[in-house]
Amino acid sequence: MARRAVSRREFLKRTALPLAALAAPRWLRAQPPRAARPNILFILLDDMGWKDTGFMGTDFYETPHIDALARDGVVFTHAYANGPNCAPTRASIMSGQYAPRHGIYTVGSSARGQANQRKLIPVENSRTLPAERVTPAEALKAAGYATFHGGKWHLGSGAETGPLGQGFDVNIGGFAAGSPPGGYFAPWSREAPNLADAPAGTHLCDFVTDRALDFLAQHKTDPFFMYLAYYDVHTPLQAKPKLVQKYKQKLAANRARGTDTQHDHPVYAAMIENTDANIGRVLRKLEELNLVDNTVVVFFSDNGGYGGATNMRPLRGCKGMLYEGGIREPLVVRWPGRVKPGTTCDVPVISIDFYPTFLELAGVPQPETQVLDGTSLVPLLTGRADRLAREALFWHFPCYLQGLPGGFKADAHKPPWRTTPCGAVRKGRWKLIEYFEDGALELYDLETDIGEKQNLAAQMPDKTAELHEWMKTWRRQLNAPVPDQPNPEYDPNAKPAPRSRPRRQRTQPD
Ligand SMILES: [Ca+2]
Repeated sequence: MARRAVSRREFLKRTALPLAALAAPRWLRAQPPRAARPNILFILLDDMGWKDTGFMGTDFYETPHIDALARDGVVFTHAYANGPNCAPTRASIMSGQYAPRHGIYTVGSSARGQANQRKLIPVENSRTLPAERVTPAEALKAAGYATFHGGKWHLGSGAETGPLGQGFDVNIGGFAAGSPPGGYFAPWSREAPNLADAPAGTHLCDFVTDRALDFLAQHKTDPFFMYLAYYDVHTPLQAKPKLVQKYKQKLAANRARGTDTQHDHPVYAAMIENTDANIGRVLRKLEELNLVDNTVVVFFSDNGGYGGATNMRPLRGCKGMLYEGGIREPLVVRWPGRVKPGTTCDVPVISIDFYPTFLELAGVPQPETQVLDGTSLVPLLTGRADRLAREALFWHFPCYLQGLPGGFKADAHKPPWRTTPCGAVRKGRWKLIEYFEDGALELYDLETDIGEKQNLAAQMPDKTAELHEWMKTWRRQLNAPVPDQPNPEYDPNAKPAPRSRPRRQRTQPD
């Protein structure tokens, strides 16, 4: 009996979306003829920094295929992730919503670092995107798209909240984990779906790409939505030895010549080259299958680069901070015949914009049961508009993130923390950050000070108050919780604990 009850509940949950879609005639009637609907290939890299590609200006890493994509498309120079680390940005992409609506503010616990150094009790973090959220994959699938998930999901596991429960027909390797399941080389953890048959030593990015190529070959006549969310280039820093050797030699040659480069990490460089090569394989497959003209390709990263391996100079900060280095991303969109090749767009855009963009591309109306906070980028892509009807972008990070080994301490608001609980708003050229522990406000003019070096809050009280008001109004509208409970464990004289932390930090991906 118990078994039957569970099956029925499951059946109802699983059929809820298709039935709802059928019951909403607008949803289906609005589909344009099949040939007009482009395929969507969304390439989401993990922790790829703002300057980690050739087209964004790295002087060490090599990314010829991504650079070619940029030459054939439009580069957004003010593109943002919704969060400064992985899960919140992914939750915002998959819900179309700002973090206060889905409750995924950070990765794992919001109370990171040393308890007696946390002044406040942070807002509790959710780790799973609720099954009821209609994802873009569900919306596109209901409209007849074949859907593929490859790589990192990080928003839940299993039949309801894993990729298969959230609208994907195929899932290669995506579940609750935020790092490659057992490293980049096979064998991988058995918890990770559909990775079991890889020969030992196979690289995860190569394997996911193989499956992506199979999917493309199988669906060349269907409209498809491919979410290619490679685990790369997240930690652990591991790469193919031959490529590592290449970059060690490159570094040595640079040093012998006395050339100092901004980027200089051979293993990380090798990870990037391997990822780029796999992106090249996917793009070549589109050519072979004659799908280039009818496929919109998006290239994006989920947060700032990992400070232990790369840097985003001249941007301030790294992954885990609301300074530009933690949230500003490389973004390319290629859409042959519609997007003018080799162009740039300086309109600020953010990862919640992808969902409405994908729906507009597919001619699918927005779901009536779910608020989408973003704005479709299609008018910018086609040149129908040169701005969006939106005045400000917001971030909310009511959490603590412990410091990183190595650099970036000088960039942080309150070292050794990468960040203490905070929020931010960008309106036009201005950006305001509020730190909740002490109410500190930082105002930056991004047009003249992209590196956020000069806090203008005291000098420009009116502008500061204006942006602060925008931020507070937005928080009220979204019921965004601001931490205000003092932490009883807090000790203002606490010193950083001696070196037992790094080992534990490694087990919690961030
Ligand atoms: Ca990430």
